[in-house]
Amino acid sequence: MITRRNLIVTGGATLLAGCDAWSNSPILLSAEEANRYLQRSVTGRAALAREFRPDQRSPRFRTNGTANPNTPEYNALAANGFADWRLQVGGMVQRPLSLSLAQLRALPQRAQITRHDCVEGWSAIGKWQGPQLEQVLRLAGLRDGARYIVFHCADVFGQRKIPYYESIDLIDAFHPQTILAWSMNDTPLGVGHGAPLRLRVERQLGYKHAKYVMRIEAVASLDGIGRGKGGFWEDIAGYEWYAGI
Ligand SMILES: Nc1nc2c(c(=O)[nH]1)N[C@H]1C(S)=C(S)[C@@H](COP(=O)(O)O)O[C@H]1N2
Ligand SMILES: [Mo]
Repeated sequence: MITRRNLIVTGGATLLAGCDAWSNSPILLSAEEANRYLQRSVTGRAALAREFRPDQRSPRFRTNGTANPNTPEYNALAANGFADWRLQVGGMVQRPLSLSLAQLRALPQRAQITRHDCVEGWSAIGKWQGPQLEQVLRLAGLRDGARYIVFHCADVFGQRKIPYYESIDLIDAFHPQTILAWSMNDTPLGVGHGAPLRLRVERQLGYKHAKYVMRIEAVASLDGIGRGKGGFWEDIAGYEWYAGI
């Protein structure tokens, strides 16, 4: 049996040297965390991100990137409490969907208290709830050849005013902790944190967690998305597409 201890003592150095997850990981805070990264790299991508107790939640969870899309379309939806908002699910699916918030809330829910790690060097712990992305993808039915799930957002970001977008592969899409969150800390998601719906993809860094998700698209390749690197920051600033933690 491989224990953590003999891994660290006997195999740790070799494993770390060849480990992508390690080089992509944010600043490590403690030896315990270092061990956790090592364990995850050994147990693979199906491993769960750590979940926390309610009392471990951060008193303050900052917002980052867009704090309000503030477009006429978004403002109209927000003014109406997102009653007219629909999540579009399309691309390489058998049954394109248009789902209201009520329909998303009626699906089986998952709640989880996890730590968000932003590449800029801050973290915060919060509780998120919503249906697993898997539930929605099963309703739509992926067609053969679908390889990635793309999230198209309501906010137009940066100087060039490009709508924010992100993408993940099917391993992350079907990971049990990958949810479409409409609730944060037991309250409907606020505008700052991505109302009415955001992605939580807990094994990835912060910029992968698309806020203000309007449309989900299944694709065979990322070539036709933005400039082809799979995400807003990947295309404009060279961030890694795979930002696994
Ligand atoms: N649509 C959209 N999603 C986004 C961003 C954004 O600017 N627009 N910023 C990303 C980044 S860099 C981080 S760290 C998190 C921040 O989420 P928060 O505002 O809830 O803290 O959202 C991510 N998702
Ligand atoms: Mo971030």
